[in-house]
Amino acid sequence: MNTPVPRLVGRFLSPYVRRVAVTMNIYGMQFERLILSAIGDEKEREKTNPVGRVPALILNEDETLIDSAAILDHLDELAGPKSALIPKSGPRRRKTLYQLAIATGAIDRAMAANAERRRDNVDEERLERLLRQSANGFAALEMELANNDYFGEPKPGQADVTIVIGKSFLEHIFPGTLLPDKLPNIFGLSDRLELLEAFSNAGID
Ligand SMILES: N[C@@H](CCC(=O)N[C@@H](CS)C(=O)NCC(=O)O)C(=O)O
Repeated sequence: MNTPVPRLVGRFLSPYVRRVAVTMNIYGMQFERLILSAIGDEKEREKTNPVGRVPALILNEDETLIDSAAILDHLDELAGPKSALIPKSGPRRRKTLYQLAIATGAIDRAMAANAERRRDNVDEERLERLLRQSANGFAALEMELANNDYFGEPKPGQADVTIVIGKSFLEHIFPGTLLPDKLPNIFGLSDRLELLEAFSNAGID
């Protein structure tokens, strides 16, 4: 019996959906898409994830994975320890998880800021704080890259994928918040990685 091609739910505007897509591209894994918006399409999203968030990865009619970290964990297992973008154990794994926590934290702050600015009575102080904390996250990551070409040295790993996607997302929704002269290493990394097919075939949509 043929194994069905997994279906990735969500738009690539979502950095969480996009990091799953880029990771599958890097691993050479096929997927189909079910393009649902994270803003409209609520009822449709709830069919694959009871709390209505994307991404979801529909593996077959019996199994659907939700939350990008859980999906990546499955993909890493399929890819095997030699190819996996997150080290299997030890200090390098802890370091990667630390960098990913900052990156996803910075993305979540930007998303909360985006929701705040859509409210009728915008709390300007909260909006400013959320954007500052998001930018702080990228500033901290910039220092981590001071002596290396990649976070996953010697080659790009999941921290590189998520940080570059997070940076592109923030530039897309809050242009001018991150500045190349403040984050030269991250902008340089982004310029290099966004050119790769794995990224450009899953561009923000
Ligand atoms: N921790 C989750 C976060 C997912 C998430 O925040 N998804 C957003 C889009 S980027 C979403 O579905 N938002 C719609 C909503 O919250 O109603 C993951 O890594 O998958």
